[in-house]
Amino acid sequence: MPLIYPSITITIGNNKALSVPLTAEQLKGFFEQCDKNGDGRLDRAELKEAFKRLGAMIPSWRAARGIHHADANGDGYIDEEEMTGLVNYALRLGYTVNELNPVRFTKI
Ligand SMILES: [Ca+2]
Ligand SMILES: [Ca+2]
Repeated sequence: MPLIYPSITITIGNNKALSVPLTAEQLKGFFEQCDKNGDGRLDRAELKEAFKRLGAMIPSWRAARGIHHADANGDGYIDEEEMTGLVNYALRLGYTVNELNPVRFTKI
């Protein structure tokens, strides 16, 4: 199975497309949206959903890695302060987004 990265599809003219990486700001905003129960931190289930929306192939594994990477105090949650670590982790994965429609993540 080939690696699949989520990506934008910006159409210029009829059929040209290009990928633009998500910025830290966009990723942070995105992760904040994924706090479904509004407790100000991301648990594993919320993180799994987040990576799923980003197009991760194995969201549960990605969530576990994300927590491993960013959960500085080891409580199993990504809180406000730890969000930066999570954003940096996601940035390194090269997630990209459709600039024309930032809330819709697509795969190529
Ligand atoms: Ca939460
Ligand atoms: Ca934590």
